[in-house]
Amino acid sequence: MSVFIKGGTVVNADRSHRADVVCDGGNIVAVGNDLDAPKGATVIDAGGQYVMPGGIDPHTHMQLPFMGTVASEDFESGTAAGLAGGTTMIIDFVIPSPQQNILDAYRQWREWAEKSVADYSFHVAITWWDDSVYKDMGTLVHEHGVNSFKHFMAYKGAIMADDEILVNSFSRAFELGAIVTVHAENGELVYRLQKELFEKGLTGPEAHPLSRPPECEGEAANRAIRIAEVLKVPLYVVHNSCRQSLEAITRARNEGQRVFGEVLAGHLLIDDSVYRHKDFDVAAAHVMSPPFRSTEHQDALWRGLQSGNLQTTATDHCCFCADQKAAGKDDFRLIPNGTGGVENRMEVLWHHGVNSGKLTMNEFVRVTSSNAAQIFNIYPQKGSVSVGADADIVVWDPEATKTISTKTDHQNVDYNIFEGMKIKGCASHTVSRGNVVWADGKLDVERGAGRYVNRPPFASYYDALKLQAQHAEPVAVKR
Ligand code: URQ
Ligand code: ZN
Ligand code: ZN
Repeated sequence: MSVFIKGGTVVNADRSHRADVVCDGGNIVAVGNDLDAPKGATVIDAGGQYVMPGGIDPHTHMQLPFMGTVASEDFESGTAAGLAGGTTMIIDFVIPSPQQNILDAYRQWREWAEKSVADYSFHVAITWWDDSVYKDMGTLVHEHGVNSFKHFMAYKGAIMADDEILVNSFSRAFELGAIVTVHAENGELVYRLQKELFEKGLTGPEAHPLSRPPECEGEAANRAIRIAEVLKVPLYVVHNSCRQSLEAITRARNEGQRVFGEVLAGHLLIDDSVYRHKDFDVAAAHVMSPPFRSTEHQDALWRGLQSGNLQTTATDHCCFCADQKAAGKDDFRLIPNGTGGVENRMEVLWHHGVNSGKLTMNEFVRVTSSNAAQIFNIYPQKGSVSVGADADIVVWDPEATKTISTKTDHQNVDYNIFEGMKIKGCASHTVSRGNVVWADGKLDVERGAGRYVNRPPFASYYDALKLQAQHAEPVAVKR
């Protein structure tokens, strides 16, 4: 199938320019002025619209088995919902149970993801340690295109990685040329605060944010940063929700350490008043970790994006319906943690970021696509409208308006955290690997059309580090 996108303005991370785009055989084959449409091509009139790299959501959990249930969104429905919002690739997570062989877990998630309708890749979580984990991390890097390993510093008694696991895994990742990522909350502190609050009789969702204050996040972010600093491994901190973790990242980056930060669309736009909603279902629908914070933190996070101290946006799309959240009706600690958003990330960021002047269109492309592609080493295959790149493209209509609602979205969950939000600017067309999959408000997707995206290890970081180490050697003084 060939696609001819005519009359639009191409917006990449580095520049915007009027150009037509030709896609053929799944790739972009021409970008330029006054091009001719290939014979039989599907033509998209992009006049007055922006032609941008398809969004990359570097943090999702489709059909995740978690807290005694399974997330309601699976890889087919979740990637379809992403396409409807302009996201053409997700990076999801393989999360082995402690003591589960990590290659077995990887194969399980690969099987689940076969039905995806858009491209996907996996971070692999290290939730336990022994020599087999050391060896299997190497197999994942050398044979399966994994270049990022996740560590949950929260969730004590489940998947929490203690310092011993962090140190072992970070060291191994350095040897392999991989990057490490963390969910940064001090799991011991959270566990203690949860217990104290519950025993005081605070059993509802209003206790959730009180049990995970920003200080718990700031401590863990700083600890992960310092461990990565000593072990010289690049670090990516997922879902920064507060000023404290952003300050830790900013300090490290100012000192030249390779630390990257992610922020969720939800943490930029939703505050902690949701947990005090009188309706349990509404409050519980917002239970995710780290929790939504007070507005001072949102202001800090927006500044983090604008300053470049936060590089990517994501959703942490991990959906649980009301009947699943009800597990915590009498004990907030049992409410499955997770919220959705994969369909709305780009439009809410455009409306609140670009329309408000906080972000330029090019910065929008950086934080929704190109930076994630570069950090996870798949640029410019992904994250760029340029010849040779995958034909993953979103045609963006800046004049289109909509009111976000679970009644009209495509996500398989019964609550949308952006419910009722009016936005201006959204995807009119989405092209995935050269196929028009979203047009005129309709999805046209094929089960299993999504491809697994290999992500090679980072030679560049490690070459730079080796050079740095060579130059750091004390010069032998000739006697
Ligand atoms: O912690 C995560 O990222 C997963 C388990 C999704 N849930 C959440 O509350 N963030
Ligand atoms: Zn997390
Ligand atoms: Zn997550």
